[in-house]
Amino acid sequence: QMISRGWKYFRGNFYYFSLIKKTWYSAQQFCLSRDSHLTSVTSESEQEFLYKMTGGLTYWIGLTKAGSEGEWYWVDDTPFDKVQSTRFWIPGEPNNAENNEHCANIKKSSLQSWNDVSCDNALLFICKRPYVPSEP
Ligand code: 2F8
Ligand code: CA
Repeated sequence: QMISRGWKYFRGNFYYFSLIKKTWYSAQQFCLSRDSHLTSVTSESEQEFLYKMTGGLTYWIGLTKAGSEGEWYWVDDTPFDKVQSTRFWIPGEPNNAENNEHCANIKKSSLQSWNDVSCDNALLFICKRPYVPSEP
């Protein structure tokens, strides 16, 4: 399973960089159909790996809002660390432009790369799946 067609291995997970564009929800459904989720980002090294792979194109990540307060959460159930994550937003983001930006993407090849946009945009996307070694 260390070899998985179309998936890139990095530090315990496989990542799938889509070749087609989907809305955020459809992208997450696609990831679920492949035993994965839209990617979470929980370290500087992971953020660096991801933005370098994007080649400057914009990709959905698994960050969206819920509840009356509109709190950000990771769709793979990783706890969202608001303080540690602040450094990954593009300065000035998230700005919830037109009160309709509830999903996040990686927009720039930079540690500060996240932007919030409407979930209805069709974008490339990144799925993440844990590497689970199988028994011999
Ligand atoms: O200037 C930042 C701003 O840029 C765009 O709006 C003009 C983005 N919209 C889309 O990418 C759809 C905003 O999300 C972003 O905040
Ligand atoms: Ca925005």
